[in-house]
Amino acid sequence: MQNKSIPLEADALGAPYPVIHRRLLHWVEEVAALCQPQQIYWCDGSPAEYERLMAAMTASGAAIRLKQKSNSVLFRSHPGDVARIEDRTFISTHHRDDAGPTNNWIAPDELKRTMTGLYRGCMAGRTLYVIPFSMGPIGSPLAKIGVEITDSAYVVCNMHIMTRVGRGVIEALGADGEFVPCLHSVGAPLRPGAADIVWPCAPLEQKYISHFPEENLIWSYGSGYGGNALLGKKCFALRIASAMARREGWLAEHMLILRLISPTGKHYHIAGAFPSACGKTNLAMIQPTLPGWRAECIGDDIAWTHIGPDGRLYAINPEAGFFGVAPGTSVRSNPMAMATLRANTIFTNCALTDDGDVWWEGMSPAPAHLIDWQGRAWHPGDARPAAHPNARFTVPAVQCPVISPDWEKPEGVPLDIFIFGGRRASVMPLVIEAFDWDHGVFLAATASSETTAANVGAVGNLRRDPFAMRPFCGYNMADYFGHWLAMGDRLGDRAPRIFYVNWFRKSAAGKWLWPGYGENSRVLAWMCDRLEGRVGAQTTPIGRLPEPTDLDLNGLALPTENLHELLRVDANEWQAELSDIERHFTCFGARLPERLRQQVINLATRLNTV
Ligand code: GTP
Ligand code: SPV
Ligand code: MN
Repeated sequence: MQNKSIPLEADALGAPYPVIHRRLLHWVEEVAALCQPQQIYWCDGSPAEYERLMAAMTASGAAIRLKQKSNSVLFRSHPGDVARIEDRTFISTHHRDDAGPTNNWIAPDELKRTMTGLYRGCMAGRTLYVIPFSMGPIGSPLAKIGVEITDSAYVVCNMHIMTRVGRGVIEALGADGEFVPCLHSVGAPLRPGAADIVWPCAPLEQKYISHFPEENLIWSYGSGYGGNALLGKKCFALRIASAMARREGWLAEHMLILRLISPTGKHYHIAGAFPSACGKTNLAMIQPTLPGWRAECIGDDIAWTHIGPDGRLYAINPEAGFFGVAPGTSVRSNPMAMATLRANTIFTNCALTDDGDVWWEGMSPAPAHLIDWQGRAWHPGDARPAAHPNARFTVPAVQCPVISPDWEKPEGVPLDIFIFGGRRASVMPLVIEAFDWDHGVFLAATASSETTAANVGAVGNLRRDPFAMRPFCGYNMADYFGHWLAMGDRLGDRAPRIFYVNWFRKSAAGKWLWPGYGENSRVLAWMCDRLEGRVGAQTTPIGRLPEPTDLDLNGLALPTENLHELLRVDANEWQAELSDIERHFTCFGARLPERLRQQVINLATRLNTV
């Protein structure tokens, strides 16, 4: 590996390509002076670079090569660094109200002072990597550029897969292009001669995932994991981008994008927002069980959408890979994900089989012996899971057998349908069609879900997760609701139709009522048929639901009582729900748009008239 030792060269700080962007060079120099790395390395995004870094991490014991999967590795994180950490995530704006009640807030001066103290000397003994990356295809009018500085080679390799990295980005930047500076350190300086540990990170109270949306700046410290460290993803493409999108009149959303093709060959583009670990990757790669229907994947986690010249809403996937939940992924539940993972994959916190492959809960019957995600022997029946519940895979999107030929189309795909949803064992029916845009925004703004292992903290607690953006909105959520209402006004009759789904309703005995996965195509087909005016619905106080006979359930052995329960709207339950929605909205105070207040009144009125 070519590296330049500091003191730094005045020109391009050792970059393997010409860098003429003075602001970028200055920033790298400034960060190096603060963090005191042993050396600086500019990433070129090449396969050779990836291989060199992986070889070094394999040699050091940080990565384990998988015998059964070509060019694939397993990492085991520190047991305290396994997921996003919402409690340590901050939106730092000058006025606290601009971050809003759903975000943690520290004033920019104070936060920068604290973090500068942490960053001082934090890269001692380590390499400072400069990663120029593009969110969206390089050159797309909708793409945006970031530069991540990190001291983690794991982050570099993951960024190779999740974004477009390298020289082409520097060329696109030119002398004075816009970029989002993304500073990351694992927060574990190495004393001279000290040996590294396999997953360096800082203690929880020193972890900070900080965003300064008023200056498009990201500072992350102390964690090496996923959304905390791969700063193009949640930090840039959602938190910073959502604030940019509001200023610039577009939307940055926590959404999968898929193309559903009807038996007659008509294309429907669907974008769906579900909270973390609530089914986006699975829906994005759906294999419809309904005869004649097909699907193509465009993205599994993030959508950037703009109003096009024809007045419709167009979506791109700003990412280049999938950072997906491993547990629950199987040939039965998500065969396309399993096929995607055949090679060139980074696995994190999965279990290791004796023959050198990965395993996780829900993949297949458990082998008789495994090494668990913490490197300990594991046997079926052990109390702890073999894979961490938030174990993940990082894999190039192009490897997905059903990736759409149009997934990198620079202008994106025109959206027909928005789906919102969450994970709720009761109350929420299988599907609701919104009466209109405002009602759809209301359904999304009041979305609720049980918490999952994607965040460090309790699992299974019910909370409101508006638009599946509660952890990802870079500004006041009430203003975000207002922005959605304004976008609806601009879109008028070209706006996508809005639906709400819940694949996760359970019986009194705690069993899933709906088979989910590929069978979700039956619900998607109902939505498309609604757009065409081809299928019926019943009007209920909470929205339009299919009559049992409106869903195509041919070939599905769904007990009648399940269907009844999936579509049941209980007046008493919804009175309680209404009270909880009112409580949820109270926290936004006067900033809550009047039109959403009106939606609460409308729901109350409809409930009282049944
Ligand atoms: P993030 O990457 O955290 O944003 O998650 P995601 O929304 O992409 O969730 P993903 O598709 O990875 O699903 C998370 C878990 O939910 C997995 O264990 C899936 O097996 C499970 N799951 C997904 N879809 C369904 C479904 O239709 N029914 C049921 N019962 N489980 C599902
Ligand atoms: C999520 O938590 O919604 C994820 C995983 O997609 S992470 O990148 O860690 O945020
Ligand atoms: Mn996600």
